[in-house]
Amino acid sequence: MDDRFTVYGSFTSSSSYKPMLFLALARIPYAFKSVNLKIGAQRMPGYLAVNRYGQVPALCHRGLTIVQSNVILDYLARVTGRFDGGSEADRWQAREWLSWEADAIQNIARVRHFSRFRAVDPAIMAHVRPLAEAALDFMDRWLENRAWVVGESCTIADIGCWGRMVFMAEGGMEIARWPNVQAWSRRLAAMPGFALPYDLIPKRDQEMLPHEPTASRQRE
Ligand SMILES: N[C@@H](CCC(=O)N[C@@H](CS)C(=O)NCC(=O)O)C(=O)O
Repeated sequence: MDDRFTVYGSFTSSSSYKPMLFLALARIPYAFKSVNLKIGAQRMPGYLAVNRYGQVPALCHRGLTIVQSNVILDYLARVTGRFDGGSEADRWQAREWLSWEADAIQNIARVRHFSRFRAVDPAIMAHVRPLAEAALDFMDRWLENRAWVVGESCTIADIGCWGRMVFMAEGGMEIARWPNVQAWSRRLAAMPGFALPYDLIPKRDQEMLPHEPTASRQRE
């Protein structure tokens, strides 16, 4: 049984960033396998055998393959005991936020995707952008008097929400417009092991060690 974590992910992927940020903050070494979305590697049989949905990320550990970034965060929190929430109530609330994240913050990823990778009819953007901004407005209000999304310390709720919204500027949403979100992002960035996606996610397979700079830290 392989006790080492393996993460399948992609350089530009916020979904991949989420478990990778968890592992970076937890200072856990793992193997990274690059799935090149540009050439459609996510839809090739070899990778579909790992993730039937044809998406990154995927996590392999102890003979299990876990997919869907928020389920991966849940799994990582359970097996490592890190970022899981300090009480039963916090643990459930963290997972509640991850579910909301998949509904609401996903719109931020969509705006970024349509801005950067795939032009869409302006009517689609006109529908999605207000939903993305509403998610940020909601988080900004929630974080007004809180350091962390749930409880008194960083949990998978913070990692999951931040990890999906991290590319918001690429969708034309400047974080300074949401000052409480910005202050929270700075608290995350101050944590040991923190790195932004383009500094964290390699473009090729790599053994990931705590503190080790990746070989491919240039922006595309
Ligand atoms: N709900 C999934 C979404 C994963 C997802 O959208 N991954 C994107 C990259 S961020 C992907 O693999 N896109 C390639 C494709 O769909 O063909 C999760 O949270 O893991």
